[in-house]
Amino acid sequence: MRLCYEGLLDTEYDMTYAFRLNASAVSLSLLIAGCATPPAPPAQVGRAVTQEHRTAPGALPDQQAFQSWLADFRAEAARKGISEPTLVASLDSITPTPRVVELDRKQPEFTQTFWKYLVSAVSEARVRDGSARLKENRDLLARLEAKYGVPGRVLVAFWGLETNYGRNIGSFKVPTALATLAFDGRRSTFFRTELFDALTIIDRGHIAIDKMVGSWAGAIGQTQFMPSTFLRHAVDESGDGRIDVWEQTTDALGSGANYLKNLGWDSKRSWGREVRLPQNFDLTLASLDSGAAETLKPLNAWALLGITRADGQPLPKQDVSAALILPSGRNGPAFLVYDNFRIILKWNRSISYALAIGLLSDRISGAPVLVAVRNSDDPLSRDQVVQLQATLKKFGHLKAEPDGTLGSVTRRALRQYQAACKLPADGYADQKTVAFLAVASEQGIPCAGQNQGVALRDARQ
Ligand SMILES: [Ca+2]
Repeated sequence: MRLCYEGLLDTEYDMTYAFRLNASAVSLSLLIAGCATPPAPPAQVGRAVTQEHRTAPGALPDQQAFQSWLADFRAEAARKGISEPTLVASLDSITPTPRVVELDRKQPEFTQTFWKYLVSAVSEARVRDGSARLKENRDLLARLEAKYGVPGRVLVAFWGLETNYGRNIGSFKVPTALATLAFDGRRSTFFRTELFDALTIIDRGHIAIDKMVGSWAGAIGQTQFMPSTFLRHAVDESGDGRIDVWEQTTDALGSGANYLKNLGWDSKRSWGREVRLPQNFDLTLASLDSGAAETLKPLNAWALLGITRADGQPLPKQDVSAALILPSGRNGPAFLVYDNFRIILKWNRSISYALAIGLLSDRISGAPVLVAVRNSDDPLSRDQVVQLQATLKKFGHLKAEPDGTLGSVTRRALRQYQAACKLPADGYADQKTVAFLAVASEQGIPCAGQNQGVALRDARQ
């Protein structure tokens, strides 16, 4: 499973990070798992001493170096107060897991488009299941909403996307997976800290060592918290003295609610809504960054610009600040998103994920499907993205080196290019965009595609 949110994350690095962490072992091919706490960017991690441990592609990790690394880690863990029984049970006789390294290194061959992601993430089966879970857990969810201010439908949506309602909590042994990643060197500091935190969770008696399982990246329980998130935000909602987010749904949902409350969830608002744009709308007003906050405006200001609800009815008259996002470009659905949308992004920094949470929470509580009709969204290959980036760089719109990853930096460069060529400037890259830029690159003339791409331009307006 590889996720590439085409043009939906903040920086090029965020995208890579989201791929890797999200490429965990949950069974649904496009389901996200385990992003409750983003790892630090690479610049902050990977001590020089660990770099030499990096395993060559296809090779098995160096066992001798690993055991030496482990001895060092174990001594530090003991100094930090982790008990001997926990150290013995968690670390003695473990070996690095090649599969974890493989999943961490995997590069997506194609970008993942919003529609494809959405069809899988908010499938009819998941909507049906979610509605049933909402009913089954009505009393618990009402209690959690009263206590934490987070609606049950939102908690159930996170539960559904993270682990398919607790079905796919992952089967990797968490200490082993985290030790493998900490040793491997790419994000050593981050995973080393997570490993200490995982051992602390075991040491505190929340979970038996043989049940400390999770995603390949160490995300745990029914809401896939990283161990550090668990230690800061998980709660013993069931009141039995243990925080068991693996088997106690009450603890898992209570912990999710507490985390969202701590992140700043606004109990009085929803996440946002699908909207309709008027003809000839100024597309540069749509946000391209992963915080979806570049062009915040009050709802009534958006209404004055001609935006309506998706069914054409006027927007509600509320004093809410909203940003506009077009996850599939100008031919796809449009959304106005509120502050709670940015709270979802703190859980997982993918706009596709955040929209899926919002839409799933709506659907399971009876809302209809999107009004927008799925547009053509053939995914781009990494090679196509590299070519597109190289052309944008050639014409001075992009400074960074092409890396095959579509992030907000590339989208802003593309928007600048589109504006310069008098094309609709939505910053969205699709197959037609690639074709347009290929003509420009071939001829060495930035907007040469206009001569050969009249149909393209017409089709896009
Ligand atoms: Ca409990």
